[in-house]
Amino acid sequence: ADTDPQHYFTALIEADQKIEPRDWMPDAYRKTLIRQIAQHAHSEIIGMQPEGNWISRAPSLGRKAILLAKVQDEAGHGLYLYAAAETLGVTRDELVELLLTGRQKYSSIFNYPTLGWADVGAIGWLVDGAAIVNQVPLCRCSYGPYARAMIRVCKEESFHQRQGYEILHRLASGTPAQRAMAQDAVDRWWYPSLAMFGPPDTDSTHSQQSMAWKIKRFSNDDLRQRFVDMCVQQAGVLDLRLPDPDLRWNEQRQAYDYTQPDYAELMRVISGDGPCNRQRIDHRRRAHADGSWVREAAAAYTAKRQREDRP
Ligand code: FAQ
Repeated sequence: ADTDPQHYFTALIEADQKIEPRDWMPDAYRKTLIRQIAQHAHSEIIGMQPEGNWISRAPSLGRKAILLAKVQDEAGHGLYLYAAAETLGVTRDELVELLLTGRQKYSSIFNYPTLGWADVGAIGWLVDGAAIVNQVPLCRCSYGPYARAMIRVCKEESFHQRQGYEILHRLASGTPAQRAMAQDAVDRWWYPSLAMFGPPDTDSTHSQQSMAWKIKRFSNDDLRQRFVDMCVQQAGVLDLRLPDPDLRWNEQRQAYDYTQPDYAELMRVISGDGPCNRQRIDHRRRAHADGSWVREAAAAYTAKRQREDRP
């Protein structure tokens, strides 16, 4: 029998089977997964900040409870994803350190400010909407722990997306001032949401290899197109305008033509020079330092249980 691990790995990928933590895998596959899953985990955790900003100012107790639950869900997604990354042989401490020292990225989208309540609606509709389009295919990712984590995450993201859509729907059918607020939020979040899908295919360094490994199932541009087509319909129902004068149906392509986001801006934001990069990382560093007593207490408790030989 063929016992070459590389052959076995390739055969599993070709047969659409899952790679599991104990399976042999090429170093580059492991590295790519750690990079993507860690970046994804960091995004969930940093992504709590823009909406967390509105928990204390939500317009009613009901809205506050919903938003609180939503932001807590994001923390849960982050923890799931760190756990998935740990199956690849890195520790959570190492990953947190890489984030706090700027050596690992998080999504560009969370470097934009939330200026009003309607932004919470726009984030739910557009940012969680984009996350779903990107993550549903990741449920079929070749790496088992990541694929399985994505199933639950996507279910929760669907609730988040509806939650945001409902906020915008209420505002859009409210007073002229509320409508204007909703439109302003959509105007500001549209292009940053399109940029979440990453650079265009021609500039995407990892896509080809990640698609061959079946980590990614579709290219950045394919997913971006899918997102645009979905949003046009939904904006119609909201009776809000997407801020793109060149958005129109292309009969031949059976898809909408649209204006690309400013990729130079995406690169600036990714490299640390977006509107809120400093604030986001400073806040995370502070929160991490403030939480050190909890980690120390948990470690001391575990050590004590072990000394007493209890589970
Ligand atoms: N931001 O070669 P590619 C959420 C980097 S959703 C920052 O195309 P790849 C839910 C990329 O890392 C957001 N960096 O890369 C939520 C690479 O740099 P590197 C998180 C970006 O990996 C909602 C370089 O550019 N979702 O959190 C971005 O094949 C509300 C070249 O790019 C995920 O992370 C960007 N937008 O494709 C939470 C999904 N785009 O590493 C709270 C999983 C690209 O070589 C509130 N990730 N880069 O230094 C993915 O699907 C992929 O990693 C892509 C990028 C599609 C993001």
